[in-house]
Amino acid sequence: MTQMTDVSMSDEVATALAQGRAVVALESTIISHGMPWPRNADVAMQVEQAVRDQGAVPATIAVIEGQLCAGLTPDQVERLAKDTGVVKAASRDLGACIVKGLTAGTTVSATMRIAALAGIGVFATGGIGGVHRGDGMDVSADLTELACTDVLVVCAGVKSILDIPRTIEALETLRVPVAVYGADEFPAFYTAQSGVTAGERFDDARDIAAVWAANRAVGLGTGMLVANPIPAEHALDAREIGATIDAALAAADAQGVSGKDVTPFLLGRLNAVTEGKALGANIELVLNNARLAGRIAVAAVG
Ligand code: PSU
Ligand code: MN
Repeated sequence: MTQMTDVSMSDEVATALAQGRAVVALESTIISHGMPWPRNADVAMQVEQAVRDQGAVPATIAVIEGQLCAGLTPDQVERLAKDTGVVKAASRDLGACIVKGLTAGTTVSATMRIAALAGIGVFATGGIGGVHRGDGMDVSADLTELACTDVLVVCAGVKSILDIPRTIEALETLRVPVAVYGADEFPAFYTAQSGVTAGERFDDARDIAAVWAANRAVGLGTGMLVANPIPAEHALDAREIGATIDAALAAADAQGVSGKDVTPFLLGRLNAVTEGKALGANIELVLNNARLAGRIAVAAVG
């Protein structure tokens, strides 16, 4: 038998899990590679508060000097937000991080893996990775992890740095259930509309928790994706952000950016070029996702 690695939990997270209370996992690549210092550290704390406001306990997940962690101290959050030596870890990178004693921000795939090890079932993020535009060969491990790890992930859809229709097709092939909260259309991160419908609409967090339980009861064994559209008052103009994304993609291509650097490069570019407009929307949608994940987590233990 393989020995499963221990996850180092904060007292608060360990106690909440032991008592069967609602816990929401939060990722940390968004801190280390998704948003600029010092806003990233601030946002990490606000997102934790948004989870608490719903009556759930936040568990920010990362790798600290080779140790898988769920529930970070403010110092650990600051280190992820500020230090230059922090790597980006997908689930396949976790073994190497452990052996090398690395400190890493965990992507959606790695955060799901660690959440599952810790016994945390609900997870909030901004946007998941997916199928990149182009020849379709760059596919995020987030999709692969969703196919095999039973964690419910709340996101604001996927931004159009990706190929949204192909990402949705991939989720279907991988048999990952998709629920859209309060809308018919699958959201596109900065905007509520993507022009693509996918999954089932639900208007109540309790129904989403019930579907998740039903998926388990049929032995599906996958994760579940909940797409939560950005509130209208925070959404960006679709044409404007579309043009910005096209320019960022062209820049990535011209500079030969590849592999795990692609997504952080594009995010950094969008934040810089829009002078904080993209960042502001990103922050609002993450908070919105944390609130919904908190409500689902509370419904799931109720
Ligand atoms: N998309 C965003 N913001 C993010 C990410 C994706 O809009 O911060 C991060 C998440 O951590 C996600 C990861 O899991 O990027 C996907 O990276 P890749 O495309 O290299 O799989
Ligand atoms: Mn990739």
